[in-house]
Amino acid sequence: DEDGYELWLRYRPLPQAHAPRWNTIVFDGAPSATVRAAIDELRRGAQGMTGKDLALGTRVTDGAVVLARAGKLPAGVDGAGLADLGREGYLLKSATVAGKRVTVIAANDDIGLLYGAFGLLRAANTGKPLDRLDERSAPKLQLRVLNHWDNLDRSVERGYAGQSIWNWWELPDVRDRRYVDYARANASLGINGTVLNNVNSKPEILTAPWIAKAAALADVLRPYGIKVYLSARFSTPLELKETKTADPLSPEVAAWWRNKADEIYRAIPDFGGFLVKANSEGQPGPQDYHRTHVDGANMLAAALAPHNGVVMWRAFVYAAEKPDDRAKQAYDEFKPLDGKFARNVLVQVKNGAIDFQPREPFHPLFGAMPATPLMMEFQITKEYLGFAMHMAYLGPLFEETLTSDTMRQPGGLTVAQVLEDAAHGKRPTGMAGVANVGSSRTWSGSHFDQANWYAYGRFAWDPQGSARAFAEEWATQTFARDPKAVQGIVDMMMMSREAVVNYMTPLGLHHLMDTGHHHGPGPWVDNLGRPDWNPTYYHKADRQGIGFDRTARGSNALAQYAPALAARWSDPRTTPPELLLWFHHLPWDYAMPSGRTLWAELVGHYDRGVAQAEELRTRWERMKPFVDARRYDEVRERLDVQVKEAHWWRDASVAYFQSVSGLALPPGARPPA
Ligand code: GCW
Repeated sequence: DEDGYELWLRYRPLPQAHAPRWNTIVFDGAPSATVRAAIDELRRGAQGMTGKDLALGTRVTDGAVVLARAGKLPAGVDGAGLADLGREGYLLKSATVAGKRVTVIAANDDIGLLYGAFGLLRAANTGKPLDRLDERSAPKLQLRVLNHWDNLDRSVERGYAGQSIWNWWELPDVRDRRYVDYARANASLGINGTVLNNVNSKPEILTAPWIAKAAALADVLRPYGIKVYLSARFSTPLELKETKTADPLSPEVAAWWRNKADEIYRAIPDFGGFLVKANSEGQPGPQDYHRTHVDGANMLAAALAPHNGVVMWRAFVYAAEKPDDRAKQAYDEFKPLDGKFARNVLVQVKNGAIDFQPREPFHPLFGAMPATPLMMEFQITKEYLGFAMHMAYLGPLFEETLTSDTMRQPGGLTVAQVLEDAAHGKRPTGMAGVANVGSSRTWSGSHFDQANWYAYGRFAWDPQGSARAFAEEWATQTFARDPKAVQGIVDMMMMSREAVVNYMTPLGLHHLMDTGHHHGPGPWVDNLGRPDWNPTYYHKADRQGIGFDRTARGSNALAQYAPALAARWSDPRTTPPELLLWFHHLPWDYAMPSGRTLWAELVGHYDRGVAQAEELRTRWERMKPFVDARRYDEVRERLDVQVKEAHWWRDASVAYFQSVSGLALPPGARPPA
């Protein structure tokens, strides 16, 4: 059990002073499968943390944990505010009922009770005072979804954690117990949806045998409040030779999708809906028929609407035919469509306008489509941040995007608020995370990558949450409760992403990874078929300078941001240094606020990145007394790789830029290894 399989649900023994004094679980009525899951989890947690086996009863005793739906709260328990918490929210309360000290988990629905049970276990596991509980929690977004990029042959696009956990071959008859553990982990965070297959989809997924497999998974996940969704390939009916076209305005095509939706809902009555990647990186879409994203999305939405399903239509589009600036294309295509999508369509937008880079400014569509529900798409799997080899806690990346001020409203409008605000217009809200889960024993390919799944789920529940707080929760539950250990591990996590930015793409540089696989440096690559796949397209380094000019003198991508923000970022002096070369092409001797030249500063960042990677390893060595031997070694092994690859990134990048600029290493720079 030191192999990481238990994730953050380890429930290790608590010291006597902090141990919960629970002794029974009380539930009045016949428990549903969801309530049974809550009871099982409470028993598992109590067994682990206190060694006690909690009996299930109906009479309130001292030390009872009472699961109660609204209307069935024990007399004397104040359920004020419960009504505002929706289906999924919950209250945790210490209370005295008929003279007995009890802990109450109250909710409007069974799924709220399950979330409350996980909330209570988290409180116990992280040392919250359990005799004074008064917590209320409800998700701020409705759809909190994982996107699996899992193929039907069990390979995973951008997956670094082994094969897909979906054993398609054995499904639907064989249901791996691991699916239940997957459901528990997700439910513990409030994740309530999962898209089973890759957005680069295949027609087969929508045929009867595959619908049956998806239905089997839906049955396993349902008690945990998790709905199943599928990625739909736009040309499916045509490719299956069941229609003569895939034109969304053809009645034959619309009828095919309606029948298909009806067929899916017969097998999966609570099916979530479709995720669609259309007219993007070679995927088919409505534009193949000179139709718009709206035509395509609304046709599918009409098929799903009678069943309350949704369409999550991705805005990740860019075309080689418009090569001036890839960063502008999603906004150019989607902004004019604001307000035209059907009510059950969400437009799913990546956090930044290029592609899941170590750092990007927030996507300009956030705040620019007030009449359309925008769903955030983060990438949990680390395609551009060293795969599952480098330690890079993504909490700060998520937080940085969510707290960014779009300046679209006087007084400010953060990206998190944009996501939440659609609810006011009674439109769906949501967040998607490209999953980093596979069949590896650690689930995520490394111990620390589990934290990215964790933080994603917590941010989906509360986009205004804190990366550090989530890291503390995770580290306490996963590794050790000793405050020194928690502090040490959290500090490592909090510095790790910036380390990666520094040794890969500092000062706003982006997309310099070697091509195709995206691991390791490749700033020199300049020979690909499409200009916008070449790293040289993004850094534009030459003898004179470096950076992508996105001001009015260049691509003018800046004009896609709110005027006040565009004005601020159009001047290099008022552009935050971490975004400098994203927006500006500057001479190598440009004077930075530090007084150093741009060149010296750039090399300084690469050097700092290497030093930070080394620092991570040193800090981990100090954690040795707190961590079991196996996990200690497994993390240590990866940190060695990270240090080696940080040097590789630094040496290769600096040498390449020198070859372009002809400049010598600035004084004080680290000599190459
Ligand atoms: O990040 C890029 C990846 C592709 C991916 C694509 C997308 C699923 O390199 O592998 O395809 O984006 O998000 O659609």
